[in-house]
Amino acid sequence: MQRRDTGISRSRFLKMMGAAGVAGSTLSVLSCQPNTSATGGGGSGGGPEEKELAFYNWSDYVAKSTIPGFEEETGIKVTQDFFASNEDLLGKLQAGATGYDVIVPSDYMVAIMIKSDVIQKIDKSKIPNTKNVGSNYMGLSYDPNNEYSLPYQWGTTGILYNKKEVGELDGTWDAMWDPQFEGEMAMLADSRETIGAALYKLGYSVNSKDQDQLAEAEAELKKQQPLLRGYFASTEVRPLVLNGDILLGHVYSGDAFLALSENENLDYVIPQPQATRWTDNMCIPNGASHPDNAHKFINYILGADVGAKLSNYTYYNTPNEAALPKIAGALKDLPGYILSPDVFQRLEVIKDLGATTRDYERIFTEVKSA
Ligand code: SPD
Repeated sequence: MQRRDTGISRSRFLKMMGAAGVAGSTLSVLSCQPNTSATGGGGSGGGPEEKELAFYNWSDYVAKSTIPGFEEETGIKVTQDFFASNEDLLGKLQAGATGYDVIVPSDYMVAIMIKSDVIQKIDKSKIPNTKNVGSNYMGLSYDPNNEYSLPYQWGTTGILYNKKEVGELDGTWDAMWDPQFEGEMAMLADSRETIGAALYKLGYSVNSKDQDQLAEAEAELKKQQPLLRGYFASTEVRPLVLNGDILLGHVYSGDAFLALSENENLDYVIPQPQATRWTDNMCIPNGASHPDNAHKFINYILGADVGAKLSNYTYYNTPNEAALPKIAGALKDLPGYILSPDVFQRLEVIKDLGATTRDYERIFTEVKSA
């Protein structure tokens, strides 16, 4: 089965794979363990590393050519596991998973991982392609000197919906609470994003630490829960909307743009008054078995061609300035792919909230089981 990295034939491929590919990824989160074998001198202490790399990533987040290209260039064999949310990733590492060499946490999760001492410093002298990263994506608040992270992809979170069926939305988060769409809506299985949507609906910040505001958001989510088909990974929401199983879905932008490119009846809205903008990052866990290979992999991803192929496949935005001229025109033309200044200024970045994180986790657990 062939698909090109222009992103155009990717959609056909995904249609053929359908939900089966998604289910496979989810199962692998539950069942796979990283390669922890120590034969051949893996780890930071000894001789040359074995020619292996364990990559723990979001599902559907590499181009078809990404991994084979690296294996061919370096002779390093890559194994992949997949997680569905930042919290799943952290949970897996905190539960003692060792051996992953490169992981892809989002902004606030990088800050949590630095604080929790689960990731190691990156040696940027081994990553000359750092020069390709745009200055807007370096020195961000969660890792101000990029000691622990380099950016992978970025995007927004909003609503993918069937405009033909429901008409044009009013552009607010209220649509996701509209009883006329009962059973035909899905929210992300992502505590910060979904509680964030409720906070935005109420006019608050995604980074609120105010207990009264959080209690209001919890009540909103409990009102919304019976109206939903469920809480899913974004890669699962995309086919549900695309195939007409549901009418509205809370998604990450790459899934929205991919769906839009396949079905002209769909639209993507970045709701008012606010929504999130996020950056996912490459980091090396403390327990990495192959830290040198991890540096080689991060450098490879930040190459201009590799970076462009990645975004042309994932439909997310690239922090790689050298890759920008190679981004497919069809992708740049999708409405909302390039953010206008007025949209950009109303987007928030999710932050580490310290001890209040526990309140978010409790709320989301209670809402899901209400
Ligand atoms: N299929 C890959 C999706 C990656 C999305 N990362 C989103 C983080 C949102 N806070």
